[in-house]
Amino acid sequence: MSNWLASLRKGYGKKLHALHAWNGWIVVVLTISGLMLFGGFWRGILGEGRVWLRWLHIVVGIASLLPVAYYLLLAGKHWKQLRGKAAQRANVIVVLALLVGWLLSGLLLWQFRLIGPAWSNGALLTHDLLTWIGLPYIIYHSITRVRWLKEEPHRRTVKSGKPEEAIHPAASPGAVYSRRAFIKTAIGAGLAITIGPSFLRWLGNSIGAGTSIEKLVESDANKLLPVPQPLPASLPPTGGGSRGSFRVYTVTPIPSFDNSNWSFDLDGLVENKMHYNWEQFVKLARSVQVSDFHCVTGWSVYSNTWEGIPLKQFLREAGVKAEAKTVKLYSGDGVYTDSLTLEQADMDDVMVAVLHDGKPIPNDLGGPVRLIVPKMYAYKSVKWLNRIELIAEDHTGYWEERGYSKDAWV
Ligand SMILES: Nc1nc2c(c(=O)[nH]1)N[C@H]1C(S)=C(S)[C@@H](COP(=O)(O)O)O[C@H]1N2
Ligand SMILES: [Mo]
Repeated sequence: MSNWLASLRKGYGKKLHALHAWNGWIVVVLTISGLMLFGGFWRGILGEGRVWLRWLHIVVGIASLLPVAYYLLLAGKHWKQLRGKAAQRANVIVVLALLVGWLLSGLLLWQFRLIGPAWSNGALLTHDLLTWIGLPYIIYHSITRVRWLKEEPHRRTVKSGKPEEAIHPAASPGAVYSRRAFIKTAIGAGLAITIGPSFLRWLGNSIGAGTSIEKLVESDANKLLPVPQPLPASLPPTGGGSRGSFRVYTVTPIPSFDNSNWSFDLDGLVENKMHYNWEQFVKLARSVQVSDFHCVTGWSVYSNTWEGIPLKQFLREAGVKAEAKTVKLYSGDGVYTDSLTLEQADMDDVMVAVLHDGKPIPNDLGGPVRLIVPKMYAYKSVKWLNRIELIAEDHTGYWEERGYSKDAWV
């Protein structure tokens, strides 16, 4: 054994203790920041803070490599010490596997631009799955390890150090559950009840077995009439039906619309300003395209069949003035905006979409009308789109103001 390793192992017990504590705090910080990043609820509240929180999560996540590496140096001795303690050995392996799995999938997610959507999808799935399994495990582990649960009350008075059984040979004979086992079971059941349903929902959606898009369509709170009738290319969907599921993202409460509060404007530096109500809007000629949808946070939905009005067509009809440089996009939520350069807006597949897989886009997913920019990350795909303005200057959109790149190419 080299000298430095020997010196490293000096005061081993204390070091192991400190390591466990450090690791615990790192997990707490990563859990809280991770859950806040995951939860749709926090998106609106955090705003710009989300970019900072994401950085904190990444930096602390990478820092978690330190206690893991340090532990591995001490692991040999610890392992011997745990001889005959199968449960504790298993615990060490589970926790190490969790930490390494989170770290690796997290690194991939951090570098999502390098690895492309397919890999980052897998990484996100792994990261989330580890969280669904690992977090309840760690919570259970920490609760059941606190001292008052580890020791039966009468045992605390025993000073001899002899095993409990030797002193209280008849301690609760015949009792199937000791108090401790009962509390542990209760904690386990409590966790299963609180976390189980959301886990199953997530699992269903991730595997694609869930009918989540259909459910969203069913619970659509928009009430716009007449209902747009799909083109033959849209129903049945040319793309064969989308694969994957959308995570409902919003920075505001989710709005809903009816004929009285919905309208669509095309204005700014154009020859013919346009104002449509819903009855007029559904009469516009639409076309159909099949494309993939990628969010920068790592998830994608493949082979979406979108039906709508190509942005190009709108701009041609409105007549863009020579001074115009930027297409500014407004959401009916009153907060979210983004923009495209005229050149980007001229791409054939940029669409003001009205139907997804032959059905009206539900309000959760940005309906009745949302933008689709297949070649760019989905933060360009403004939900509840209700105004397009041509402007002479630049515009920095909602997420771009908060650190996202203006260059959103997939
Ligand atoms: N109005 C509005 N549009 C938005 C967003 C938003 O928060 N508000 N989020 C964007 C982001 S980051 C993504 S990934 C997609 C998500 O679309 P979905 O909620 O339909 O899955 O919408 C984009 N358009
Ligand atoms: Mo996104």
